[in-house]
Amino acid sequence: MLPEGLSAESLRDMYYCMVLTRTCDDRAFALNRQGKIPFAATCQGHEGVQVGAAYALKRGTDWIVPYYRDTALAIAFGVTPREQLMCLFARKADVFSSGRQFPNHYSVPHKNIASISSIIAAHVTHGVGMALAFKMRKEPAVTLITFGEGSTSEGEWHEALNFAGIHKVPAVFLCENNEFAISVPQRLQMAVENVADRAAAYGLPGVICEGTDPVATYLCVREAVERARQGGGPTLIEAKCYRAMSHTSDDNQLTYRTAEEIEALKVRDPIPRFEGWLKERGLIDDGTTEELKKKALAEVNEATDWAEEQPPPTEEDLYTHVYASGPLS
Ligand SMILES: Cc1ncc(C[n+]2csc(CCOP(=O)(O)OP(=O)(O)O)c2C)c(N)n1
Repeated sequence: MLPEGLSAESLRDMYYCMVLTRTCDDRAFALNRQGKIPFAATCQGHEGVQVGAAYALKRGTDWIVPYYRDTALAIAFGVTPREQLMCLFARKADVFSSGRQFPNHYSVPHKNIASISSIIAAHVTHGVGMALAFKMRKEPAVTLITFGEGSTSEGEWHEALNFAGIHKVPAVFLCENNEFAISVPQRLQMAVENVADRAAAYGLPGVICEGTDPVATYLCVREAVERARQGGGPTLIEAKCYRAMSHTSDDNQLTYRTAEEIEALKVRDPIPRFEGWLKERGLIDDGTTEELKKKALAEVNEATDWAEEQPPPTEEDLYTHVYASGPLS
């Protein structure tokens, strides 16, 4: 039996989305090592939680307020490999910021993707404000706000959840817990065992799910989205996942965890695990997975060549996207 709300086709689409993200991620790190792009932030190990969450939302109605590690979430929400690569190459036609933002700092209002803040947890208050606006305007939208477990040590995170709990805003807080905030392990970030335990302080349900499993995350986020849409208020979800690589291309994880620890994480890789889940249910076969991997590579190759050829921003672009161009509705 298929999970409620997911057809065989959408499950295969979810798989493709995860593979496409992994291919983009590998490409970003290769380009960084070639000196072609300045920076890359990995999503590897987070693909399951992000794709599962995206499929639990209503595209065109709901909004995501993501953070820098959310490549799979952004791709599942409509960001294309060309847009992703163009942002990494910092080209003029970059839809996020005309090539003048930090890489992976999405901002695509027409796809309901809010602007990302580099200041960790700052966007959580923004997302709550958006959700409050939806509630006041009686719009049916729900806001999904994502962050890592380290971000939950920030004052703004607590202020945002407190306010959201009081005003029962239609938001879902999704913590992608990969157990590290750059080099700082979770036990040095908080005295509680689970991020979800923090929800009780704000009158919210706190739920834990297996974040390497897109279907488990989908079901968990779907329930929270329904609750929020019906006026039941926000939920804090903690998706347990892991970070397969260094924090970013500027970090070296071997300075704070061993090669053996990193190797051991591979058994949790969301892609082969989901592939096995689909195969067990006869929803995909070896031929199709190979075909989809080839398709993803061709798409990313085309996007890389295309993005690299685009011109960089010019002096005239300096003020584009800095000030609002018209009255704010
Ligand atoms: C307010 C603030 N403090 C510190 C930083 C530097 N910084 C960037 S990412 C990061 C770690 C965040 O960890 P977490 O929230 O767990 O997310 P992860 O990167 O692990 O996915 C830190 C400390 C920052 N950007 N903003």
